[in-house]
Amino acid sequence: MTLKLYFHPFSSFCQKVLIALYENDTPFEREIVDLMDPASAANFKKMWPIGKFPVLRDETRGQTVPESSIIIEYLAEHYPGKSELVPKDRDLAREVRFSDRFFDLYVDVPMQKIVADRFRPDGKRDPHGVEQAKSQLQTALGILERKLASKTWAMGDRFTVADCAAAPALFYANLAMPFDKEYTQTAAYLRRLMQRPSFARCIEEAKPYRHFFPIKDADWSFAEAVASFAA
Ligand SMILES: N[C@@H](CCC(=O)N[C@@H](CS)C(=O)NCC(=O)O)C(=O)O
Repeated sequence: MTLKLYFHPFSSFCQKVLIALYENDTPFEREIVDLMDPASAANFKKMWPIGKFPVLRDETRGQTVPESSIIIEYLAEHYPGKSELVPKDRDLAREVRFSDRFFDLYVDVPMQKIVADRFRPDGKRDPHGVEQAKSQLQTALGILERKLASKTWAMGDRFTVADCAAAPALFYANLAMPFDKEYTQTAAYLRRLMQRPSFARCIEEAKPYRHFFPIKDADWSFAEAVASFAA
């Protein structure tokens, strides 16, 4: 098989790419990277020394492609499918890319800061950084709440790379800093994302790894309620 994805099923940025692959039924091989395992991590870093996943390897074209948004752009260009996740129209594509950046930088990154702080040992935590991340997430949710009021997907009627970015970022954000009661439009959007077969599959595949989530008192009821509705 030509495409191999180096990833972990529980990772938000990896799920973003999995959604894109599932949307288009793109065939690919899976290589789960366990960054906790020194051998697996060292092997992965030989390919991409930055050490962050996902990374896509395309043997046919001799390309190694890191970065979730760039992987989805690459797939759209070289392995297009029924779902055009990056529009051809340049102005529309720029708006879609902006929305993708928004979910990555202002939802996913602060969510990860909140979650990752729980992995730190006592005395090494960063409460100020976590407060800043929560405040940034709150601001982002306020913007989304207004923007999503009249939309099915991030860009309107069509499902794009922005929704691939939004789905796991909002899913984990609602566990790290529950917002579904206060930001009801955004919660409704997250519900629609969770019912989309591509993301519902990611949620299912990530289930066996939930014990990795370091916020042990996280409330999974929203995730469970939607999952049972979707089933
Ligand atoms: N900008 C990157 C971010 C990737 C990223 O942060 N991946 C996380 C998992 S969700 C990771 O590899 N974390 C491991 C680490 O930082 O050591 C992308 O869009 O792919």
